Amino acid sequence: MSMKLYELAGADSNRRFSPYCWRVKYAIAHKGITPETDFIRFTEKSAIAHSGSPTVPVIDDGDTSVSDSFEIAKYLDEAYPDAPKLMGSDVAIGQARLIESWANTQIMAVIFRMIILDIFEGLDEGDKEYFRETREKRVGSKLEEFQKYDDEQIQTLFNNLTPVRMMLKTQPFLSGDTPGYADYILMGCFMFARASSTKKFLKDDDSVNEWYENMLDMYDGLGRKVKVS
Ligand SMILES: N[C@@H](CCC(=O)N[C@@H](CS)C(=O)NCC(=O)O)C(=O)O
Repeated sequence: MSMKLYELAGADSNRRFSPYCWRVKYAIAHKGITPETDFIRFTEKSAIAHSGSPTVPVIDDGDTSVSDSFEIAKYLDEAYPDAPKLMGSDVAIGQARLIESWANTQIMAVIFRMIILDIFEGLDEGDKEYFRETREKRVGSKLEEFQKYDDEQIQTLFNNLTPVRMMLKTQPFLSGDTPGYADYILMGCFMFARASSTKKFLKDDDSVNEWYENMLDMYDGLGRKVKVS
């Protein structure tokens, strides 16, 4: 039976910008699976009601529904043990949890501030009020005041990526010689930016940018195909 992935979409239903969904898209591709995809909007979630989850990603795999990006990654390793491992051991799961919390707080949060208005502008009209209300409450200011895209913010992102830059001196991927779920966690943050905005967020001569460019090409250019005009 085929696998179905539910994602978040903007006004253009091809604008799939959720960082958590991108983590899962890469994780599913890693397993050699091409899922069917469907989308929800923030204010229209009937397609995922069966899962009991208020958020995407959600996958349906036969009769099994799984929600939450990290849970989905664990499920994929359990359900597809013969395909390449995303994490592969309890130790790797524990370490990927650290990468997840680092990426969410030090990378995704910085990128979010750079692109919050681009996200807003790309939303379906029916979602804009919900997004403004929930996100302004979360960040404690107007979206317009919160947005920060300048040299200082780009430098903050650069600084926060220092551990990855140091690691790239000794291995090509966060997971070692080949990419794994830790790489997809970080890539999800970058795809969040790419799918929402035309803004540049990495410096050309940064080794992290080289890693990003390599990741864009993987799985027949899964990431590279995404372009915001
Ligand atoms: N911890 C969850 C977070 C998922 C999440 O927050 N998804 C967002 C899209 S990026 C969502 O569905 N939000 C729905 C809402 O805000 O109503 C995961 O890793 O999957």
